[in-house]
Amino acid sequence: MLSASGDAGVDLRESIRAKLTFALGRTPETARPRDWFAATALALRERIVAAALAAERSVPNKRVYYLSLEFLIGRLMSDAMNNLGLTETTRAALRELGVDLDAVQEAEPDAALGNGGLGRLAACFMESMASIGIPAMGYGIRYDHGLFRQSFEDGWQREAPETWLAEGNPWEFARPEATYAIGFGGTVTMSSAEEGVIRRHWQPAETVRAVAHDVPVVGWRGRHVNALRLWKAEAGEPVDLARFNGGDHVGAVAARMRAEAISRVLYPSDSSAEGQELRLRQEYFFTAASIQDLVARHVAERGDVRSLPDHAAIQLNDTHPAIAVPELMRVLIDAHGLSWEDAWHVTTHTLHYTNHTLLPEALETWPVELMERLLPRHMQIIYLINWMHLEEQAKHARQDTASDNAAYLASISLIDESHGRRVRMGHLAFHGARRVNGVSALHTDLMRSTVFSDLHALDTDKIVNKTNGITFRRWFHNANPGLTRLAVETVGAGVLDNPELLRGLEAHAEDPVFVARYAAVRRERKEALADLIAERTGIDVDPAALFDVQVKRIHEYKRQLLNILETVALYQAIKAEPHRDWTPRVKIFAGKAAPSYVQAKLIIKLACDVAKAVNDDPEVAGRLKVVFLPNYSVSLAEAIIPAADLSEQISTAGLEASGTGNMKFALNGALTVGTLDGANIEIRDHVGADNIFIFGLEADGVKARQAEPDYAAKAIQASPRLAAALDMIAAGRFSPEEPGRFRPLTDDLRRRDQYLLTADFDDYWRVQRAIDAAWRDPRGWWAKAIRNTARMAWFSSDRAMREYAEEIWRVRLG
Ligand code: NBG
Repeated sequence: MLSASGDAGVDLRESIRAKLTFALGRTPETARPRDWFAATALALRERIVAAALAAERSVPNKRVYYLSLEFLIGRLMSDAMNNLGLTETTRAALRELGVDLDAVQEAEPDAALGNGGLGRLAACFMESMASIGIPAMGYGIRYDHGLFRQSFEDGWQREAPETWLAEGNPWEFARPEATYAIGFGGTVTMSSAEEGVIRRHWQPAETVRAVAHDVPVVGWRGRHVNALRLWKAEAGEPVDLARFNGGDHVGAVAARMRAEAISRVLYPSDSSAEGQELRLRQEYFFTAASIQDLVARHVAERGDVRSLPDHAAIQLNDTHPAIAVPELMRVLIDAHGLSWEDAWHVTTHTLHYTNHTLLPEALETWPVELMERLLPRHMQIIYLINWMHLEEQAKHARQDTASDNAAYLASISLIDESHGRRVRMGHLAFHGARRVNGVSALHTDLMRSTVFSDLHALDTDKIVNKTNGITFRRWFHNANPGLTRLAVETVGAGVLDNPELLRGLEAHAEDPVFVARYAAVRRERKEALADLIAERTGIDVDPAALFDVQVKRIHEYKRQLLNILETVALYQAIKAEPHRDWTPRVKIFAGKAAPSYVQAKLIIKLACDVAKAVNDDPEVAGRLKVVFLPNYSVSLAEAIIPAADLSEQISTAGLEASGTGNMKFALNGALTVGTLDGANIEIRDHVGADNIFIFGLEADGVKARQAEPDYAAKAIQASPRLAAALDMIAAGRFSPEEPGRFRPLTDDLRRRDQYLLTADFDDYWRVQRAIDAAWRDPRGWWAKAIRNTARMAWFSSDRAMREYAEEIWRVRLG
């Protein structure tokens, strides 16, 4: 172990001290943990700068640009320390200064610039690209306020603004020299034809400045550093002096407020389209700034904009940056004078698009009227792209009748005419991209056969699969140092560089000495989580019980309600036979609901009300506890996941595009209870069907069932257990002060049940009882857990990034 008495340690200690004094103006005596955090972060950042500047100066053959409206990065200190190999050095340096590293880490606010899986994936990909040496830049928005802070008031979700930037961000570098003007609204005029070419000029009515802020992303062993460039919105003029001097002090800053609103808050919408004008302004703002920035860099390095596809690959993370298609066309044609054909060639050989959901309510569309008003030049370009696209396809009338043909053209059109006129951003991204990818094998198949089937038929090479991954540095090394140490001691330190070596753990799955150590690591994490639960909720849980965990955004398709129904049924069963030998369980929930998602918020309230009734009931004491931890976040996930025995991945088959939480749990040795949905299928293929608990309808079964009349009522009739659980909730047993409170949930299940909870309930109950039995055989359980850890290497985001690099971006690793 390194100590601060080594050179590196002394250097670090002195530089932390110097940062505290000279950069922050504090003394060790008055410094708060937050100050020590800032001083330590600044000292660590210094050790990254040289590599960051080298990367910035170098001209790689090809760069990847990852455009994402969300980067859910969480805390950065443990990443930086671990990847620089400085964790123990930092701990020792701080200790000599009389400071505890853990307390300093706790003082770092989470950068919650994302909602859930989509944003966290972007963060994992950034870390992996830096680790495997892909020259890359992430582009996003520097939101003043990330995802809202969640608290519970009598079990109801309350939202408060999140304030991660309140005391500044020691990791970032402001780059005012990289500022771009972003236009909105206005008019498009045509200039007289020069040499037969008509030029168009867009005169925006309003201009906002996009100012770059770079967060360095350091890769494993500090070998490579990439930048995450986040744009802050500023007004051209900070204040209208004439109005101010005229006494209108508020009006004088109105334009500034309007401009700055763009980077004010992250939209708290997960898997649902957000139909707000401000949201479209955000999307265009960051996309346009990024395109201008990367085109300027390319021209500076290579001279000719036509060679862009050879030296840049742009990845559009979902449709949020899909406006990149007309924006790149606009820049190439209007600013660089390319012909339409040349511009289209460059665009469609540079852009790539990842689809993350097939839920109809989440597929973005924008009213044509809004686009024409906000982005008139882009709308012209979209019309022209669409006209050429439809002309081309109309040539080969492939359908039997004229009306079939019209329906076919309507289905591939970039404009949906059936719900008012709206631009389909998924179709736009699809058409403008060279490659389009799904995020798990099942999801990619469904893309081909459902939403994009007609577009897919036009070019069957375009859609490819890239199953998601997670960075093991954060989700194994940092989140579970005890298990990582055990892995290193068992299979060698090479496992830190090559997760495939985890395979070597399999040989020890039934070795009592190894099993005891593996179980001890879990036990320690469960005790820590039990302390955290007690501190945050006041509920005492027994670390010896089975920790059954469902943490993720609250959404009907993710079916937290199915889990709650099973909890209620189990509660009834325990009360009916209190003296049976029940397997002690703690059901742990966490997750946020979008503020306007009424049904999801009611599900949270139900979970909290059930928790209260169950936890207060002396008859079930010691068998069942229910906990809802508030304010789920990346750092809370890091505490929960290594402490989980069971991972709930129970979405309606066909609806969860991939999932990535499922991977984090399995890697850390939690057994999965799940449907054959998203990446669960591939997890089963890797860990083996004996080491995972699968239940429920498959995707095609779901479709078939939804077509049956009265399927929900019939399923309830066939399941007395489900009927009893529903009755208990509907009768107000968990809400005596308001007996009808949960009727919107129970009525919906009885009448409609879009997500087929009723169809899967009995099988879910069956598999849960099989899990109870498996838990009572610790040797068998631990062998399964160890095999999960041993067989998850493929789910590393390094693997995912290598696949993107080879098959989509065609970029060399550094
Ligand atoms: C989410 C999916 C998840 C998937 C992540 C990352 C959106 C729109 N999609 O299943 O719901 O794991 O993306 O790909 O947030």
